[in-house]
Amino acid sequence: MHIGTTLTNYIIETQRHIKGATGEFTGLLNDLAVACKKIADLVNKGDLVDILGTAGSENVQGEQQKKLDVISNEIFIEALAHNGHVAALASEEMDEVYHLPADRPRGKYLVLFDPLDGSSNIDVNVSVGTIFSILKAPPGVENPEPAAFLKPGTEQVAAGYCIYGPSTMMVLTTGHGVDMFTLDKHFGEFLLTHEGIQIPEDTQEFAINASNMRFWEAPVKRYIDECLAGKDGPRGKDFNMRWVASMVAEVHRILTRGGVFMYPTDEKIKAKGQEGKLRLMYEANPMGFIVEQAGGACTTGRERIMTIAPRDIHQRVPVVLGSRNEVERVTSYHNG
Ligand code: AHM
Ligand code: MG
Repeated sequence: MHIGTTLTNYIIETQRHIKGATGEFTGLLNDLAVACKKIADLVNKGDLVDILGTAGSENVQGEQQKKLDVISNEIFIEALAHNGHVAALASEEMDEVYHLPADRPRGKYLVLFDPLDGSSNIDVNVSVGTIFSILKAPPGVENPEPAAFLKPGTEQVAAGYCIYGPSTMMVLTTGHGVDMFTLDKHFGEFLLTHEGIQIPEDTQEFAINASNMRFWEAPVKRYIDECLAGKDGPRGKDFNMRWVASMVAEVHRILTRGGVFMYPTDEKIKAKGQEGKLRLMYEANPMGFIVEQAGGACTTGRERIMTIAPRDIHQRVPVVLGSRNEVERVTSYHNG
């Protein structure tokens, strides 16, 4: 497809190649684009409208919700629940699965989303994003139960994110590579700007929250120690480090120039009875799908994220993703 194609045309064209496609998927991606454009507009207005700061509530994971977390979640429901493209929704910001109002038509997809990832960055005007994952809904079920969402990442029909940075970009995979669209604000459309993204296999850049170093497991400590030893260490080359604390921004950087991102498990996380910090269904699976489609890899440090059989919609997992050779190295240190 040519650079500059609108997201709408791209989706229609993509759907033409799917046997039995009815237009519902096109409709769904359009709904998602509308939601992201609305959130982009609010993020951009910032302090000009009353959207910054905390909402005074907690989500199911016991985290303080920001006003914009709550607003973005509502925008998603508003955009997705009424057009007959989805059967139910699940969000990082909602305790339970969202069932559509009784009078709304049911569609054949389930959407899982993190409406505003990296929201600790909103108040300091640093990039945040929206992540979404699309699954097939069980046919003929009026109100799908949480179990309907508990599919491994390999069953995703599509996944994507929207990054609200200096420019707003939508990154999308339907299982045939990864393409990027940039929002032309005046035109009001996402336009195709990069096709067939490929993550370089090797990298000299890692991203990890090093303030957790004393809690890390030995394989993570070993990997980072070797990176930090640079030219004089076993790797024989210097490494650069980045940490935005916004997974969308980290993945976007890795898709653009390579790198490895890690949010491993550690003693602090385990002491809370959790397996990781990031959510399997709203963060790890969709990002894993995108990264693998761009030639990279995504594991927990021990196993491939995309083949995990989920137990809970809010399940958390350790995440190591990015340039294939580095992810494989970290994984071999764990399994070695
Ligand atoms: P959120 O979904 O509540 O925003 O949390 C997820 C974010 C990721 O985007 C980011 O990688 C990580 O949390 C940052 O964590 P930390 O603040 O521990 O560095
Ligand atoms: Mg998140």
